[in-house]
Amino acid sequence: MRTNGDRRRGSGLGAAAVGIGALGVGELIAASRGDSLIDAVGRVLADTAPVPVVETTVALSGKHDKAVTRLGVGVGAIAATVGLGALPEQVRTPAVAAFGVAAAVLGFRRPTRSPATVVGAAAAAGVLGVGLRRRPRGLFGALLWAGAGAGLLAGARALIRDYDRRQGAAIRRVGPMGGISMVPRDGLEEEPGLSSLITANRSFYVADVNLSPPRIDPTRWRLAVTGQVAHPLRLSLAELAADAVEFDAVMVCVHNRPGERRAGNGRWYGVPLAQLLAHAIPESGATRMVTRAVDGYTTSLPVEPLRSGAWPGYLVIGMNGEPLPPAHGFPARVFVPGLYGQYTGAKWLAELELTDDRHVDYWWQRGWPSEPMWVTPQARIDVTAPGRAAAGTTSLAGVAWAPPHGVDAVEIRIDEGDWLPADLGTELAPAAWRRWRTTVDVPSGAHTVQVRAISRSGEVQDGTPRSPFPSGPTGFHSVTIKV
Ligand SMILES: Nc1nc2c(c(=O)[nH]1)N[C@H]1C(S)=C(S)[C@@H](COP(=O)(O)O)O[C@H]1N2
Ligand SMILES: [Mo]
Repeated sequence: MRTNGDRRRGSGLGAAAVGIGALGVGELIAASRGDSLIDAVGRVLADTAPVPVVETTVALSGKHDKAVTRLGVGVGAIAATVGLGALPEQVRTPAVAAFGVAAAVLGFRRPTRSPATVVGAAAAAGVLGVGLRRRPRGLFGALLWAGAGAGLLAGARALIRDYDRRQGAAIRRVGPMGGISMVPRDGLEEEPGLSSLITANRSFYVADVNLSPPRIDPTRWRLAVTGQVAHPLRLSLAELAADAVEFDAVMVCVHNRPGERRAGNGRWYGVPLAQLLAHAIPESGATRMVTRAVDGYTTSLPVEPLRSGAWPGYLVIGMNGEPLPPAHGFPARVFVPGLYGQYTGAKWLAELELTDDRHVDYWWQRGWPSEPMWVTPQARIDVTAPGRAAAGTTSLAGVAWAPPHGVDAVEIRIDEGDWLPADLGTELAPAAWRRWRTTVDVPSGAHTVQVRAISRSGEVQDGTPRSPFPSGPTGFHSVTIKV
């Protein structure tokens, strides 16, 4: 005999299963155009979540912030259906309808505007309404709904992968961008765990507010230079490539606390912004250059230092010899070496708009400072291994950066003792990261090793532990070695 409690549990389970089914239907419809309902909701969350929620998610999820957000959307959707399922029917039907309308409106608002996503949201709400009314009671019915939903979700993933494959083919047709042929060397011996001098595209960290990168057709794409300029420009990828040059620089996310890996060293290919601006000729009132992405994200930069070349910024179209991968902003992004990623310019660039100081950037609206923020010197320990030269010694190695001035010294200390200099690899460019290595001889037992970078401008890495928001992280990377 079933008790009331059993029935309630059973119906909660049924509601959860209906939720999975509805999500599957919505996702499959969105995926028919290569879009994703889940990712659209994820973007809305990224845009609207309060700063402490965003910061905590980033801090706890590391490089997996997108997977965690996606999981959160899925779990949240199922929890919401269980909640809706617990409502009396007179309330539930209007609630489901409101839910559907809200989802459709959110789906349609920039930047996630996509008809397939809106239709998907509406269909999911319809399935939810019907499914909750005739909810499966038994385990078998619940399994059937959940299984069907999971199958539809898998089908949607396959469709999306297919769109991504086509995008990959379109990017390959663009051809190489820059010549990575001469693999750069810094004279330091390679060893397991030590970061490569140049970070491969597939290992390069990805940070942005999208759950999946926007897809852009390179044959139709043009970079528009608009606003307060004497000569508005519309440039194709081929036209940009004709003026591109190669440069080495480290890209660093403002969320990169010491020891973390939200930083990568690239050999980039791009057009100097000073040159682009010289063609466009900004008018006298144009004080800011807004870098606007196809998905509505913006970052702006002051025009004067870009124009004069005091800040050597680039309109980047190539990364390590290839066109930018989708996750890194294909077909173009703006990069000013030395500025943190969120200030350095947008990926998936649509337009450069010359305007005045009234423009408000994406991050300013979220409490971050409005002035561009410079990367502070940071060093990381990648390797702690038994030294090869003598028994009992420990070999330490890693990377350090201080763009745009360059790394002048890397120092380590044991158990908060005196700072000792490490050996440095040859510098690729001041804006690039620099590898370091040293060997220490310490008595047996556990010891704390800390590392710091000193920039050529004389800035010494600040050891006070500080969270990224709002002025960037500080502190030392610290590891324990056992000898
Ligand atoms: N369009 C767009 N561009 C963006 C972002 C974004 O969210 N949207 N994030 C910025 C941030 S915070 C960083 S750290 C860098 C990361 O670049 P990467 O993913 O190529 O490492 O991109 C920047 N450009
Ligand atoms: Mo970032």
